[in-house]
Amino acid sequence: SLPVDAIRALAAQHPKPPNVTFQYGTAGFRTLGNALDPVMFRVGILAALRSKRLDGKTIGVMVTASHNPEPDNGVKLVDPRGEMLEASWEAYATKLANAPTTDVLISVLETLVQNLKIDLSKPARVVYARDTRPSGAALIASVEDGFKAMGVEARNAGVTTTPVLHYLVKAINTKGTKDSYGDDSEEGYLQKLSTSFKKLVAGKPAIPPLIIDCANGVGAIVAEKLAKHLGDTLPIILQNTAIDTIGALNNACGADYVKTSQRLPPSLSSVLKPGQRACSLDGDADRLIYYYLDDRSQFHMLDGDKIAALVAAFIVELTKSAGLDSQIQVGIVQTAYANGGSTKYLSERLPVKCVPTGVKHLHHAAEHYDIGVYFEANGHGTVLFSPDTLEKLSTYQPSTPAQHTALNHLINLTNVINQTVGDALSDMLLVEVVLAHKSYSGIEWNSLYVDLPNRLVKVVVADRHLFKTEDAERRLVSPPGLQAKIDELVRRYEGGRSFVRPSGTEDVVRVYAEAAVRAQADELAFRVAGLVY
Ligand code: NG1
Ligand code: ZN
Repeated sequence: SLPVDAIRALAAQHPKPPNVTFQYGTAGFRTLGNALDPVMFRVGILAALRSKRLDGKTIGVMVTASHNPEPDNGVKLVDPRGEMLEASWEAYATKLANAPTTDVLISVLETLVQNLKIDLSKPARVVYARDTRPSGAALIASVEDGFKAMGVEARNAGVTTTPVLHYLVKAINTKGTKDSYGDDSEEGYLQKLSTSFKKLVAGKPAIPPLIIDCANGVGAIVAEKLAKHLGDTLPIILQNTAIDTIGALNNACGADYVKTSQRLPPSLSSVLKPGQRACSLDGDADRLIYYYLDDRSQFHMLDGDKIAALVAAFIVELTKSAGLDSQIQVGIVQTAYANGGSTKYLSERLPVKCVPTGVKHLHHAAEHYDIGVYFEANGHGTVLFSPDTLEKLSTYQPSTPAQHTALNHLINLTNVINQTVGDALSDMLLVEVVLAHKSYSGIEWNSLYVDLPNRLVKVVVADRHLFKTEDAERRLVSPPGLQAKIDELVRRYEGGRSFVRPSGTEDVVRVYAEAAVRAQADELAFRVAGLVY
């Protein structure tokens, strides 16, 4: 049975204040850090139940609020294969987090145990980590109280990136099996990525230095270690590494700043030289945006869509060179936020699927391809190789030296890519591999297709839950009549496209618009926002 006394005693130290409701959304629980104490304790308990339900497999708990402002924090659970928590459990998490009293909390737990047939005698194993936010240490202590209440075998992975935590979960659960994902340590992760990267760029001309904007977050810590592993194979210049400076995290820097403002972080303006490429990570290093200045010092952004196009084209080329293109199909998954230019370019070459926002949707759709490339425009994404494809790659007999080389490249790619989740540092190595192989600078990469000018705006509304969508969030079904008005407006703009959806992570409605020219994209976005407001 449940350790009710232990839960009671510790729950008393983490009371839930009345008048707040929490929701496990697309990115787990996320709100002001100082509101999250009771949520953390309950998430600790839920992680234990999830592990017991899965026969003692290790579950991950990550405390982070990613690209959000520094005072925010959040928490999400990671399933045994390194993927996001199974969707049906999101509702249990929400229910637990909102239990008003310890009595209700215990009765919710009892119901869960019964309905989900959780065998409480099974062990509970969890690995957990946090980013660099000032609120993180105290919140971790609350999660640990949840573990303590449930007698969890808990392993503290310390301060590290979200993708490292996902890697650890998968590595721990595959340890000693034929599917071993690598050594279950941050060092194992760095070894795996850097070793395969070095093999992939061996014999290529020296790679010019790359500037990394670390968003003053945890990416700075892991990127510094990665740089040491890479040595001269990829010279790295770290910027925005002030992880101890209060207020610096994600402030006028990082992947979200660059993508949203479509600007160079001011802190890089004296560092980045024309022609040189740079990239920005977000606050937990799972998003990546590249950019460069042309010789007129004009800023050019290479976002998640451009990364998808670069990487997918390269992988298709390799499957052809290996003689595997008839057996391995490469496909792309995007969301409505993908630039129309990218969708056109990609769908002329490959199968492309559009899914609702949120990594779990992209990830699951990508699993349906032999090799699935998924990226959100904001720079979150990865490449998935199906189990069949991995098997094919390991048993295939190439018939020429050229096929042999291409096959080896494909196999090394499966190791440089963190297949559990979007990973800025792994994706960065992947991009660098392709640039090195194609002898591309940012300019050639950028010219794969031309981005349509676009604008993303937030609108604060009384109740964002009134906004309901269909067709992978590209159309509104509610409030009634609004979609027709949007359609009517869009028709008046050349190359116009616009959609409205409620955010899953902030209390706002988002409006996206693109059009053939900049001023029109801006105008369309603001006029649609006017309809919503
Ligand atoms: P919401 O707040 O639902 O738009 C944002 C991002 C998503 C995804 C999640 C999770 C945009 C427009 N939306 O979701 O792509 O990354 O956060 O972090 O970038
Ligand atoms: Zn992130």
